[in-house]
Amino acid sequence: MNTKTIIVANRLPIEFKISSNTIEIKPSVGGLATGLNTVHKQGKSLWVGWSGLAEEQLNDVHKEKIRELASQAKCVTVSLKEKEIEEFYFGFSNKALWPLFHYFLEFTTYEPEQWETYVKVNEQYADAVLQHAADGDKIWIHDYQLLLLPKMLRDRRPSLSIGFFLHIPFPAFEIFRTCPWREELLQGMLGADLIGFHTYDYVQHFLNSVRRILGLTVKFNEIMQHNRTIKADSFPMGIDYNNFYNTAQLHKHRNNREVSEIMSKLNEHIINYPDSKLILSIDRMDYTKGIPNRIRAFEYFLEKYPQYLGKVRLMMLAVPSRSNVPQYRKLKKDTDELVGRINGKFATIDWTPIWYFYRSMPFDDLIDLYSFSQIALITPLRDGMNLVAKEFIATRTKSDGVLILSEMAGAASEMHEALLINPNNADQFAAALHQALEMSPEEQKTRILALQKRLSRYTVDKWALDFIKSLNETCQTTTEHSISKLLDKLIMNKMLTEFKTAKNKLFLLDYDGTLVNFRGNPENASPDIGLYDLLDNINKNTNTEIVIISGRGRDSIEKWFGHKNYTLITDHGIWIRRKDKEWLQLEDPKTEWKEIIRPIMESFVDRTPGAFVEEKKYSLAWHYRKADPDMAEIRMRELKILLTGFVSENGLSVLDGSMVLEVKNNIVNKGRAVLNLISGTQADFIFAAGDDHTDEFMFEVMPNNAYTVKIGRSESIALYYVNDIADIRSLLANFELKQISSASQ
Ligand code: GDG
Repeated sequence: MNTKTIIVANRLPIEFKISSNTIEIKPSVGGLATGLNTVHKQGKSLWVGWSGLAEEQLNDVHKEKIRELASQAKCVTVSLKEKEIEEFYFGFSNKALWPLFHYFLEFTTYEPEQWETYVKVNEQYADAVLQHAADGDKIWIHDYQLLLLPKMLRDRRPSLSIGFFLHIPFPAFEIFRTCPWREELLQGMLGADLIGFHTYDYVQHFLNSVRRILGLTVKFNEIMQHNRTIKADSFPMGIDYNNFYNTAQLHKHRNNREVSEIMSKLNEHIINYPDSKLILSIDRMDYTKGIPNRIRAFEYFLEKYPQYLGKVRLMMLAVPSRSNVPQYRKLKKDTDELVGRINGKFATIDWTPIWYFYRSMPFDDLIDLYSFSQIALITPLRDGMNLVAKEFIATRTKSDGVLILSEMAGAASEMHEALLINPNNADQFAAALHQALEMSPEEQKTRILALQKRLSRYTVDKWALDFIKSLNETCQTTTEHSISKLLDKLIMNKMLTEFKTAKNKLFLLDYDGTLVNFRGNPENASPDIGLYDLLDNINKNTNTEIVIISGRGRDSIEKWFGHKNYTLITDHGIWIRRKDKEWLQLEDPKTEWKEIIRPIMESFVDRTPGAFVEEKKYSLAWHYRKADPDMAEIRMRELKILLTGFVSENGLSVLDGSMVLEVKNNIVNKGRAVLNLISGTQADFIFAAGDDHTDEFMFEVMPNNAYTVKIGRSESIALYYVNDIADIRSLLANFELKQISSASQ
């Protein structure tokens, strides 16, 4: 199949500039654009993102030109108005999400209006993607500005393969839970098939939030949502290693004429101070990067080790960033003052401790800065990955130099040979600088070579290809396991036609997880008015029988549906009450075993706050939906092992349901009950829907012409699936008498 990959990011890999009333274009700098180049350039691909210019700035000629240039670069632009840029980008993205995800709660502000614009702009991205996406296309979404996009796409086009990658940290649950829109953000991300992070820790934080906030089941790194499986994994982003290494090599052999301005300055420095060492730091001017901390720690170092006065220089490049956001403006002011104060404090006639540049530089100058410095001081307070650390290592063509790296950068989890420090510990900071300055060339070489070996292997190309490969595998596994097909419009129409001509119609509907959502306490999952209306309206069709078939005990089903003219099957198939008839017991399983199992389950309740035992007439269920997910997981495993030994010898089985372990008699299942029912009816239209493995018994015994529907996309023998409860309900609405009659008019 000729499918394509659509990359979606806030920005495009090209930058547009209005210049003398025409539009100019240049490639964007930065890791993401380079990193995705391989995916974007090879094969069929499209990149969707904002042009970088506000709609108000553009006239029709500009717009047309942008469209044309973008299309030549295989890009599609999302157009944003000034207000949207302010509220979506500078607002919710950078005043709420950015500080929250980097643990800067004190900078996090939540404005409902900004949130609304964030939702709206994500919708605009969804519109742009869907205009160009065909069935089977792969969509790769990037970063915190687009957290809601995966779900928006999934809802509107379920067949897409969707990958999402977060470039910043995912914070610990205790931090993330403070966000007023935490559920929406998680649900948004879960629209993807594969969710990637830089490190294993971020994956764990994310999974933890998913379990605790959404109450979903997580098995290893897979999340079960309405039986859809979503995978979360770590993909540490690399760099274009050869580009950095080779350019650094080339610069070594340049003659003087080609030497850049910065390099001439650096050359002067080495002539004037042959023994002094350059310490480099490069970051965007961002409070997460720990710039003031670094300057203060450098001051502390100079005080503690005065022998280095005049012998070292901190060369600090801070690239302007988000200067519309107040904290960034304050940071710039604080940094200027700090640099001024420290330079004033230590400077001599011919030496200043800090060279400070507040601007961005061309790539070639960057390479000179990297290769000319002996030490890189990369000490963010929090950083998703940090590519600068990797780029510094790649330019060490002479295998010398030392990297001092903050433990709080994602890169630290794979760059063990760097000197890792806690950026808040000034003593450790100073000691590491001292160690770096005194490190023998042999030790430098050993460390650099080990780091280079890893970086040259896991490059940014490899990262991108690995992610895409994993996305393909994730989607393939889901498709292979789930034989079910999405129940689309075509099948819906076919079903309706058959329904209209059928003489006897039967609807077999599971209750929890199919018609209503799970609740913490099963008693609270009573039917809503909308559900009653829906079922009643279907039931009004002639010769139509509605069967509620549930694992629940007879009491609750009778309480909720006893007054309705439906057939009820309860306790996994022990009891049946046909339409207009009395309750009839289909099976009479033994229950003495409950006296043994109950105390075991109760002892596990005592040790697991939030868990409880549900006593059903013929089964016992240990629920743990409300318990702490980590603890519940451990206890559930222990309990399952204990129960398994007992049940196999006693004709019982343990059902591992959605946040519940249920022990019941082996001979009882929905399949037997349904078989009993359909053998006595002449139904020529059968529709059966269910969400978990207890419903598989029902699907198993269905005749070939029945429509079997699974809620959620996961392994099942049902012929079709729908995504969730909302979908099955709107599908069932097509069978309401009023719909049927109006359609036939
Ligand atoms: C986010 C996450 C994560 C910097 N100054 C100049 C310049 N750069 C280039 C560097 C590097 C990139 O920009 C900066 O990347 P970082 O990773 O250090 O930081 P963020 O911009 O905060 O990026 C981060 C990253 O996403 C990728 O997932 O690592 O944690 O925060 O490539 O070389 N390039 C040029 N001139 C400059 O002045 N040409």
